[in-house]
Amino acid sequence: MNSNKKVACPLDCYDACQAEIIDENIKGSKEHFTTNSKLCVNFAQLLKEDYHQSPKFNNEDISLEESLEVLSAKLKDNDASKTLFYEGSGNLGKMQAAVKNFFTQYGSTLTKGSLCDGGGGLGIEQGRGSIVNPPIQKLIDSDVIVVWGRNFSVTSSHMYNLVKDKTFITIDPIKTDIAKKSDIHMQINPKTDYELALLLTRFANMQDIEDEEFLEEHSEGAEWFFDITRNRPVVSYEATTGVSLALVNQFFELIENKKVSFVVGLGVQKYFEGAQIMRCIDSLAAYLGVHKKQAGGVWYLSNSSHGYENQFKVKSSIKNKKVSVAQVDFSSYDLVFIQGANPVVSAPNTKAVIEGLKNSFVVCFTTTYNDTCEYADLIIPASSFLSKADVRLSYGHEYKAISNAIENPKENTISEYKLASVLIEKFGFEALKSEEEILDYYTNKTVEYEEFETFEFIEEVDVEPLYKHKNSTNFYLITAKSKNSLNSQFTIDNHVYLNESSGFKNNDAVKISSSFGEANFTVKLSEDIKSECAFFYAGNKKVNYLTPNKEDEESFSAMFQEVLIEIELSSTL
Ligand SMILES: Nc1nc2c(c(=O)[nH]1)N[C@H]1C(S)=C(S)[C@@H](COP(=O)(O)OP(=O)(O)OC[C@H]3O[C@@H](n4cnc5c(=O)[nH]c(N)nc54)[C@H](O)[C@@H]3O)O[C@H]1N2
Ligand SMILES: Nc1nc2c(c(=O)[nH]1)N[C@H]1C(S)=C(S)[C@@H](COP(=O)(O)OP(=O)(O)OC[C@H]3O[C@@H](n4cnc5c(=O)[nH]c(N)nc54)[C@H](O)[C@@H]3O)O[C@H]1N2
Ligand code: SF4
Ligand SMILES: [Mo]
Repeated sequence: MNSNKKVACPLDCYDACQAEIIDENIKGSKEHFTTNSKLCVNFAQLLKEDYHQSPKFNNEDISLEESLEVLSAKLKDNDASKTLFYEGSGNLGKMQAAVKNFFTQYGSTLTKGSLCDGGGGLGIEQGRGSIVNPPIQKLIDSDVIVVWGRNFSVTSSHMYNLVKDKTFITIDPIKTDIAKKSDIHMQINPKTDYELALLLTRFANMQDIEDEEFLEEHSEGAEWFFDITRNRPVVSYEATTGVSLALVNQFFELIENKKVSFVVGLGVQKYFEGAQIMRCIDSLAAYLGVHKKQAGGVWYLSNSSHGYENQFKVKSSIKNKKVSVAQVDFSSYDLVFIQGANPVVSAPNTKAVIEGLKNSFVVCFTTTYNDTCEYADLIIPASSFLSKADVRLSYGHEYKAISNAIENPKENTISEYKLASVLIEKFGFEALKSEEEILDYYTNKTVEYEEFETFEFIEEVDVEPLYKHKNSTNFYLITAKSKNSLNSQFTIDNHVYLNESSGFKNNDAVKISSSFGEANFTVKLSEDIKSECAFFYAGNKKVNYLTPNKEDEESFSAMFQEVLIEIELSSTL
């Protein structure tokens, strides 16, 4: 085994921490800039996971070799285009991509879009050409951080630790941990962030604090963008966004002559027009001139692979059909191969997901027996991250983390690279590069940060507000991450959280319905939740019964919050 004994946290999280083995204990690396010796509760839970004991076919234990035989026989029997390769983000190491290489060569249908950051990512790309965060030092060197639709101190606790002494402004319908630490909390109505961005732009102009040099030299379309902000009287925004003009004034007092950063999260873009909404926020930031400065900028979930060449690329002549991940119909495939995902909990419209899985031959390639494995015909156990050499890039900052294999793979488990290699050999496809070559590439390649050339402002905004369909009985649906879970993994909280003004009481059993489905929940009251909002932690086993399995406007991605829900007392749980 390798003497370096480094381990990258494989979990889907901005921080991408680096751990190492010190005196037989796993500790956060001191030298790794963002990790700074600390790990988190989810990493501790990951170490205690209950891994699969054995491969299974029709619920019977079989050997690993038999499981690979069953899979390849099935694949040989099938029309490749009637198989689906579905990959989640259970492990964010680069080596995960090996399996996709096989299924691409084989001819499977693949997915496009994302269950996560797709809409917002596209919005940034449309404005700046690529989705790249500025170097983290620019965040550290800023004075004021505007946290917009992101639970910064919980979902990227290490990035937060580097800047925790700054002045914060939070824009979020929920009184999150970071909202409580902020000088200003704008408790915005859901899906009105583009309106607030337009309003703030209008104010910036009125106060003459737009960045004229940036607008003239590095951008296109600023006048068009500014024109949109003039379409409405300023006071009309108060009622729709729920943000008072007094707070807007305070916002400008706080940022005046300061170096400003925007740290934007998923919350703003879980809607049909997620890309447009994000682009409005990025346009506001550009108008204020936060881009291209010595300090400050806009951070989102960056494309961590930007600047790297995909080491698992297949020949360009191979073309696969792609379906939108948000609206996959599992039943339309003869075989579905699921890797590192738990769509029964994490994908939208749970009822449709389960019905679909029941009507297909389902292969689950996962480390643990998750909710989706209940519907699997074949389970192939993936080896633990501790036994797989890998490299982890981050979508939050520019530091990478290295993973050495520090233990032997458990019996009857297989790594992604190994599984792909076995299948590629069985089918006579083009072999992967060697593991060493791939790992060396990702370990040694350095990517220099490059500023975008020209910023293109959004010049037309067409967003259908949810508040148009709001009445006195329905609620906005909000989901966000929990400190104690990582998406559907670890400690799961299945409650619905409501404000006291909802009229419900603690522990009430309620039936919640939307036009996509219904489910029962137990109520917890919390004054942190904005009235008229119903809050659920991501990973809640029932919440996605309520969410739309439809794609957003432009990015083929999920839009979990493009829905209003009805809540009634129920006699059953
Ligand atoms: N502890 C922990 N950390 C995690 C994860 C985890 O599960 N647990 N998951 C990881 C993953 S996969 C991701 S993608 C990231 C995501 O991390 P974040 O970007 O922080 O995403 P969320 O927690 O989904 O939502 C962020 C915030 O948006 C708010 N919000 C909801 N709707 C709106 C709206 O309309 N407008 C505004 N302004 N705000 C809104 C929510 O209240 C919430 O506070 O976190 C990663 N880190
Ligand atoms: N309503 C609602 N739904 C959401 C969200 C939300 O905010 N609200 N968040 C969305 C977001 S941001 C995301 S990223 C998705 C996440 O959705 P998924 O990508 O499906 O992630 P998880 O549900 O955490 O399931 C990951 C699974 O990967 C498996 N796994 C872990 N490590 C490995 C490994 O090394 N190899 C293999 N082969 N398998 C492994 C584990 O068994 C685990 O169950 O969920 C989305 N769903
Ligand atoms: S903060 Fe994120 S990357 Fe760091 S150990 Fe925890 S889950 Fe892993
Ligand atoms: Mo995510």
